[in-house]
Amino acid sequence: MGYKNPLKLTRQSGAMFALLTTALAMIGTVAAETSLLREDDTVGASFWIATAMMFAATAFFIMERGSVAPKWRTSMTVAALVTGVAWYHYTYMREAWAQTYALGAGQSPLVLRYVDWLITVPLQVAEFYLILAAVGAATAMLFWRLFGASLIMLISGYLGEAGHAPEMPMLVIGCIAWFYIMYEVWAGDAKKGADTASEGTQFAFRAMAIILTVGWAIYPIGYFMGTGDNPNVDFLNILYNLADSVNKVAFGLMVWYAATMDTKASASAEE
Ligand SMILES: *C/C=C(C)/C=C/C=C(C)/C=C/C1=C(C)CCCC1(C)C
Repeated sequence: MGYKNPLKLTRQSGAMFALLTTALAMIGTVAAETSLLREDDTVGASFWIATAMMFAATAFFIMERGSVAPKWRTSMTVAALVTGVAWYHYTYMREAWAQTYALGAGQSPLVLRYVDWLITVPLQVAEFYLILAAVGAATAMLFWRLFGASLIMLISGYLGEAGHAPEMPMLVIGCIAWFYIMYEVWAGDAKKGADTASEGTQFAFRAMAIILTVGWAIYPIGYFMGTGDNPNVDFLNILYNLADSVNKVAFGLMVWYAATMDTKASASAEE
């Protein structure tokens, strides 16, 4: 009986959450003071939706962190960092879009986008590494190989989109790096440990493999639509915004779900 804490906030995560939301709200107000979303701006709406999703996901992962088994907490922290960093950049990206839209034509927030990816993709690789470590398949070398491949993928994408290098060859190089990452997860050492791991870990591993294959595939499609002779800037940005939401928010939710599964299983095993 007595007081029930509905969100199961520990004192520590409660304080962290209060601190973070205050900081985020301050940054958000600064970033949001200039342009407004116009009624006919569909792409702009997708920027706003992605921003809100990143914010809500960050708050959720921080609050839930204290309710999962200790071995999953670092994964929850990394999931919150991924959406938190993205939230920060989205407040600026939606501004950049809305301002150029108000001047006549929305422009891709290219540099902001790639700065965000340059931080969040390695963070996700770290998240993958944690899952691989849980299935007993992680070595430091594997982490550096995945990290290196993700950098090649992003740098070639940036050079192509920014016009510093030919678009199609850069797309091809980026895709080769991405295929390599998929190979490691589907066919490399990573797969071996997965069958003997706990149910939650197996779920997280499958979710990761699907995110890397299906979720990440949205990006090269967006790149392809947004470059070439008839670039479609609207489509590129809608696809990138959708992809970010799936790969950052949905993936974090799957990690949370896996963590919850394991936490319940170990709680009932103890009874
Ligand atoms: C949170 C942000 C994420 C998960 C961003 C992922 C970005 C990619 C998977 C980008 C992939 C690309 C290629 C596979 C080819 C070259 C063009 C890119 C950079 C769009």
